[in-house]
Amino acid sequence: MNTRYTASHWGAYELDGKDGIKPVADDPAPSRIGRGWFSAARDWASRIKSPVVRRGWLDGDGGDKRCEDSFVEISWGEAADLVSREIVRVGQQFGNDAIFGGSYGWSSAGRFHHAQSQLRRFLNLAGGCVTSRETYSHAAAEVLFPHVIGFTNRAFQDQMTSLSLVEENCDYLLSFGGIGERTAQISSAGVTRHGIGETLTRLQERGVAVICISPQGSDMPGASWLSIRPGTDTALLLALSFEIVNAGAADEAFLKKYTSGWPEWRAYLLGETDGVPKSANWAADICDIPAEQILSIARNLVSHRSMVSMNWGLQRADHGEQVIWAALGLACIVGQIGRAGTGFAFGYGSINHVGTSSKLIAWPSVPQGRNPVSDFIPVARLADMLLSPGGSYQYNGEKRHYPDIRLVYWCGGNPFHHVQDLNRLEVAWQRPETVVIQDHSWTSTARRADIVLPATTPFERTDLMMNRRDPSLFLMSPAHEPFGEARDDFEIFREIAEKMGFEEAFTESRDANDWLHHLWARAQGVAQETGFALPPFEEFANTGRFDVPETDEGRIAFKAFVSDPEGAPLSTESGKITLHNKAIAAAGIEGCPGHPTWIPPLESLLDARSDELHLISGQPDTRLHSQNDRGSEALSDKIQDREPAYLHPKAAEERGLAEGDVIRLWNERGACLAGLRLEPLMRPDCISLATGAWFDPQFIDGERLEVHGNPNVLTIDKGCSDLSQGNMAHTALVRVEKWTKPLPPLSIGRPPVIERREESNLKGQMR
Ligand SMILES: Nc1nc2c(c(=O)[nH]1)N[C@H]1C(S)=C(S)[C@@H](COP(=O)(O)OP(=O)(O)OC[C@H]3O[C@@H](n4cnc5c(=O)[nH]c(N)nc54)[C@H](O)[C@@H]3O)O[C@H]1N2
Ligand SMILES: Nc1nc2c(c(=O)[nH]1)N[C@H]1C(S)=C(S)[C@@H](COP(=O)(O)OP(=O)(O)OC[C@H]3O[C@@H](n4cnc5c(=O)[nH]c(N)nc54)[C@H](O)[C@@H]3O)O[C@H]1N2
Ligand SMILES: [Mo]
Repeated sequence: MNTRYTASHWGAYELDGKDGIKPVADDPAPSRIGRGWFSAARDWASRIKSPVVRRGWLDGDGGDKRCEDSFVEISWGEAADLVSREIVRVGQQFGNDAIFGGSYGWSSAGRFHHAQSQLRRFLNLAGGCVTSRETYSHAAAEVLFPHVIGFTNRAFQDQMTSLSLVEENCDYLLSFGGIGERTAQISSAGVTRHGIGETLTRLQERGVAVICISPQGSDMPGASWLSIRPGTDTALLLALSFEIVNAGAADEAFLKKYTSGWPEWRAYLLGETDGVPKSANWAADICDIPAEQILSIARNLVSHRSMVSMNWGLQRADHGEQVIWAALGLACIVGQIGRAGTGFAFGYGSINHVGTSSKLIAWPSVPQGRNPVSDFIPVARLADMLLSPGGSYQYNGEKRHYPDIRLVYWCGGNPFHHVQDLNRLEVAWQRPETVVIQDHSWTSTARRADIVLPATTPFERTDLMMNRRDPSLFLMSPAHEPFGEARDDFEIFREIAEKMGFEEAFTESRDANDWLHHLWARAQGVAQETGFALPPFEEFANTGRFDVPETDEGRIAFKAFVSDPEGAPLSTESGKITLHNKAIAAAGIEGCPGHPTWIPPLESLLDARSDELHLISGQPDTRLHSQNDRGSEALSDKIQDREPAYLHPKAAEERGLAEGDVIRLWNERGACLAGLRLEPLMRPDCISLATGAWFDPQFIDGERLEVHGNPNVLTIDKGCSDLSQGNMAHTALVRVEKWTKPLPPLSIGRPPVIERREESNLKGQMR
């Protein structure tokens, strides 16, 4: 029998009848996340079995019970009816700009059954919706880069200097936030090989000096670790820049030829504009790194073939724009941009494919059509939008107004995991008249919906893994029947479209199988243009896998520009890298001056109480965000059912805490429980609690306490500046103490209360 495959954002797998899945043989280091996938998808207790509608919504309540209500089971016909009527009602009464279809979220790999694409295609045909811009991953970079380097973040990522060239040519790798196997497990749309571990080993074998600047030494095992006070990297970068200039070692020729605004930035570095020279001595106290060490890094950067690399996490912070801009500025002063393996990189290790050099192939996707509604919000401004309809805000130099949203439709994302300050979102979430959620599981978001529609997982459908950055294509085959009455997102939208009278426009008269053939035929065309042939669909379906013929030449960021700055100028205001940007400066943007600048963060250890800790809430090792939290791998990592929080043994001792304790973390925004794990590679004034434990707030002794370990009850919901409005998840202070009261059992992991109900009774109650 031929091998059958499936695929995910964390790896490609053979389906094997007995144990479910096994990683493809050519993956050198299969992801840990995969170990929890099969069990999470089959955790029947947390799967949604049938369409349901919230009891209070049927009774016409205002949405304030949207987190504790019971649900009523309905048929698919009723569900499609309800949803179609709501969309029509809201569209007619308020216009389609009262419908929010931003629906940010990772959903699952697979080209056709991509949840957000299906939703957008559907809503666009239904008259359109308000959408969201940028990502939670790197909004600050997405908005800043076009101004300062003239590339979108995506275009910059596509040309990122190959790690293979770093291995061969770089002698000094200065890494901010580390380059780690934990986050490189993942790539959006699917990944076949996990090779970052091999890369790091080869760097070590070649004797490359690798420095990891991070509050957590575990971010890059094997590197020399410099423990920085979180949120202060911009000061360090300015000091490195200053000291190189001060030593007369700046590459003035590079700065003149390839940058604009150097004189203005230089004046700031030297303290001519504000009286504060950004020296190593100045930065040492801010960053908690000795001045001699800063001086030594400055010398090493210019005396070696060096690379300044920064992960994405650093800019998910207050003034996140400054830190990437300062790193870019430092790399310009060093002057090694545009050469093999040196210069500036953003995102190595943050995700699997950054720095790999597979051919980029623009595989076809489900066409989303045109959205008749032009309004959007910056993705992280969800709660602001719901809380202040009509309110004004600044974004990228523009004054904008929030729409008045009446209907929220989310498919393939989990805002009650990903948004900062979830207690605030809980209030905002009461505002819309109707919330529709499509998911396969009873996530915290699904529990806060009015109409919940059960979707299938990739184990229950056929799809194509085609990632434009990955060299392997897979036919994803089903492993078992759909759970309960779950349907593919496509099929859910098809039936609603039928009720709304545009089924044919939505399906183009194709069923799911026809669509796979159709996408494959288009992919064959794309392959042909790229210079190779894809087999006929039937042949591909038989083998289940196709490997694109590879030509690994390695990529060099800014190569064209550096070799010919006049012939291939950047599309910035000067055609060069802007170290002082006139447009940004002139716009007078709150939190984002015209050049990289040190601005103390809203919350930081610099002005903390002595018992406060800085909270790092990065990506979990055992799952993808909140996905697979009910799977065996995530569950086996928990401590007394709580998400583990990592603390230095000394900090634990000072607070009378021991490994395995349940602790309470709190600040003015909220409180949560977690399980304590001791970690000597943590800064003693930091605590690390990964994102994604399913949000489980309960009232305990009059306090609203998240009992599972979701850090987003503690984080700040504010844009990192008025430029990008990106999230600042990594900027927060907390306090911790031992939890001595009885341990509250979790309420997630099983369905909410669901009444069975007769079809006939329901009809009269519809709005
Ligand atoms: N504090 C803090 N917060 C953060 C971050 C941080 O670093 N710190 N990181 C942020 C970042 S970078 C990101 S990208 C976000 C991630 O936030 P999300 O993308 O919202 O997180 P996921 O858990 O991946 O949510 C995907 C949802 O899709 C559902 N799903 C999966 N497959 C399907 C399908 O086929 N159909 C449907 N209908 N649903 C499906 C899953 O069950 C899950 O509920 O979180 C952000 N939040
Ligand atoms: N296993 C797993 N991998 C993932 C994901 C997942 O959910 N699980 N999600 C994927 C997604 S959507 C994204 S966007 C990427 C995100 O990838 P990253 O943004 O790179 O990941 P993070 O875990 O947020 O941050 C990485 C490290 O930055 C360090 N850091 C935090 N604050 C500071 C600071 O102020 N200064 C310095 N120098 N370091 C700091 C922390 O120690 C943290 O471990 O990860 C992807 N990979
Ligand atoms: Mo992300």
